[in-house]
Amino acid sequence: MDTKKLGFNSKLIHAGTYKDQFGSATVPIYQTSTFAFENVDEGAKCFAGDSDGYIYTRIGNPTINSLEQAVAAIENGYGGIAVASGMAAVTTIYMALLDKGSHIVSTDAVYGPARGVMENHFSRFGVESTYISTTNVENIKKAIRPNTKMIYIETPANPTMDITDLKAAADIAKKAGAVLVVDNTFCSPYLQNPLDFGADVVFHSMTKFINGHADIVAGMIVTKTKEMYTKLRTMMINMGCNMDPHQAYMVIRGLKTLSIRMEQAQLNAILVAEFLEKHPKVEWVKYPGLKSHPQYELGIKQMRGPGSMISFELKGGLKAGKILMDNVHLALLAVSLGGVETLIQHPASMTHSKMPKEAKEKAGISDGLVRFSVGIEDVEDIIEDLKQGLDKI
Ligand code: LCS
Repeated sequence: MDTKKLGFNSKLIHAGTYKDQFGSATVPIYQTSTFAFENVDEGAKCFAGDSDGYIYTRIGNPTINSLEQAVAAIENGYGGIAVASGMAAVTTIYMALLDKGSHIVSTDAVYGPARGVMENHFSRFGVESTYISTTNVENIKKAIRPNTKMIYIETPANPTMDITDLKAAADIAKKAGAVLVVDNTFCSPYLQNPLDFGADVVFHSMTKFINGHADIVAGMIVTKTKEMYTKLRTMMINMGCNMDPHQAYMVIRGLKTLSIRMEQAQLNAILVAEFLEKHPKVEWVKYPGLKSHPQYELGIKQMRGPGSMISFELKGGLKAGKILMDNVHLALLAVSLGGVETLIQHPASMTHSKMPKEAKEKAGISDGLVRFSVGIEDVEDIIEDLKQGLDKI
């Protein structure tokens, strides 16, 4: 079946499906490290790229390949490269596309370690970086240098929920001769397709919405062109940060329900955000579905929905936030996001704790910021849980 013409939900179920001789309804787990060749000539053909036969699981595997095809299909890309984690996607992209002496311009409020590995480690190999608020695209233009090779955007950003104009960023990248890389983790392909706005590479921590069940760590890179795909795939193979077949099977299982999970979480999040915004103990709420979000209109333009991530600060700052986080019962006090269960966490001391204080302040990651990942429980229970936690303050 040609799955290219199918709708988004049908692609989730059918794109990349592997057909075996038994007619298995699900993709089998090819739990093997290596694949036997028919003969020496056949093996040589596989190595020369003249046959699509499998060689070795670090290079490729049918279960992993099925997932790669499915995610590439819903991101409207040329091909997918599955990796061990979201951070493996980040480092593979940096390694493949940046050289000694090259420069990257990036959103300041990205996932902490994506910035940390650049500033602390890639800098050791002579890569220069500038972290700015990319919500104002003029900042991106101003940060471009002759050696800028990459613009790296996270939108909405973790944890500030700031939104960056993807089309404008793509135009700037094109003019500068740089590649545009977008971390689409917070939206998943259900809500946003950065390649359609001109990005060259999109990637996901599939640990989050795509898998959705808080039981796997995984990553995926999707490219617009074959040339970029080959570059990144070669780097993934050489770095050895491939996915495992069992991990791929779990993500394939989670992927099938991406739309219905996200839709329910989003419906809940809209109500939770409205509840928080009206609550007298809440100082501010940042959620793309609220008119008070500074880039509300831009969100409508490039996202198909506001998603289920909310950031907020209480009137008593960190002290009040701590009381809330220590007193919720349904929401788990845990990092990560995008699963079926509601999570609450404190970015300044958790996910973004390694960022220098000044950089945190500049990026809008205040000490009092609380991040909330809304799950698919009954929304009344989520709100009741918050209500009783807020009552303790
Ligand atoms: N990109 C974003 C936007 C993320 O939120 C994360 C992880 C990553 C990349 C890295 O993915 P991983 O290697 O963990 O699969 N974000 C986390 C967070 O906010 N809490 O815990 C992990």
